[in-house]
Amino acid sequence: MGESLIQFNALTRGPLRHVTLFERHVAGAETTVAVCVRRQGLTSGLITRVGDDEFGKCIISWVRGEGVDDSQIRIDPEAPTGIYFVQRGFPVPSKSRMVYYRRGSAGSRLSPSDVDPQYLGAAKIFHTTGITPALSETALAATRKAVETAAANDVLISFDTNIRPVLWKSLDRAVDTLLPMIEKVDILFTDPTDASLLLGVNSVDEMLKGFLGLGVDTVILKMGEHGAIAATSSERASANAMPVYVEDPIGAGDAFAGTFIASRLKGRSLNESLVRAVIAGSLVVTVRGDEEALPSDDDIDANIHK
Ligand code: KDG
Repeated sequence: MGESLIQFNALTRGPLRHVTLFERHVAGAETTVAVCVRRQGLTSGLITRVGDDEFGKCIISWVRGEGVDDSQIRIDPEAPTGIYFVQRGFPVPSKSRMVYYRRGSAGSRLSPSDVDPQYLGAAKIFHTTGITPALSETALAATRKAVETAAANDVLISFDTNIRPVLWKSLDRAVDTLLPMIEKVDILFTDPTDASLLLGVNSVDEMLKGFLGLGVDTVILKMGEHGAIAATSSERASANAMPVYVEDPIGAGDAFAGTFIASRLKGRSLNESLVRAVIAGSLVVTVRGDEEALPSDDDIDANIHK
C-alpha cells in the first residue's frame, strides 16, 4: 500500500534546469515492490489512489499489464496523480535526486476507507514504507489501520523505513510516528541513515540489535555499494554488492525488498534471500526507471550461476 507516482527521469545528467528531455516511468516505492513480487511469479495487489487523469490511467494499465491485482486502486476525481522528476548525477555524480510535485495528490489522500480488512486479511504479507504515513493525516491513519488489520489477521508485516525528510514536518515527527509501527513489523528494511535516526546509534551491530529488541523478527540493513546484512534473533547473513554500471540508483531498495519478500515466501533461506535481493537491487540501477529491469527468478539465477 502506498502512493503510485509518475516519474519523469532526466535523459541527460546534471541540473534539471538544463534538462530538456525526460522519460516517463511508473514508480512509487510500494508499487515497485508489488510489480517485483509478480515478476518473480507470486501474486500481489496494490492499495492506492490515482487521479482521474492520463497519468492515473497510465499507472493502472502498467500495473494491470504486470499482473498486479488492481481491484483496490481507487480513482479519486478530486485530485491529480502525483508526479516527480529525477535529476541524475548531480550534485553527487553517483546519485540521483527526486523532485516531487505531489502535495495534495490523489495518493496523498489515501484514507482508512481504502483499506478493506477482508482483502488485507486474506494476504500472506502486507508491505508498506515510511513514505505512506508521511503523506497526510489520512494516509497515516490508513497505514495504522492496515498495520493493525494485518497484525490481527496473522498477516506478516513488511516495512521499509524509507524516511524522505522533505515529506515530514520534522525528523522528530518521523521518528515518533514510525517507531511504534516498527514494533509490529515482522520484516524490516532500513539503511544506516534511517536506522541511526530512529535508534540514535551508529554501529551496524547496535542497529540490528536495536530493531530486534523492539520485537522485529527480521532486520535487513541495506548499504548500497557495501551490500547488505540481515539478522534474526538466531541468524545473521551478509551479501556483497554486485558491481554494476549505475545509470540511476533510485528504485534499488524496492527491488531489494520485493525480491527478499518473494524469496522468503518461496521458502529460501535468509542468506539466499539476501543474495538474491542484492542482485535485484543491482540490476535495477543499470537503467532509468524503477520497474523496467525488475528481474524474474531466472534473471537472478543468471547472475548467480554465471
Ligand atoms: O524508492 C524509490 C521511490 O522513492 C520512488 O519511486 C519515489 O515512491 C517514491 C517516493 O515517494 O519517494
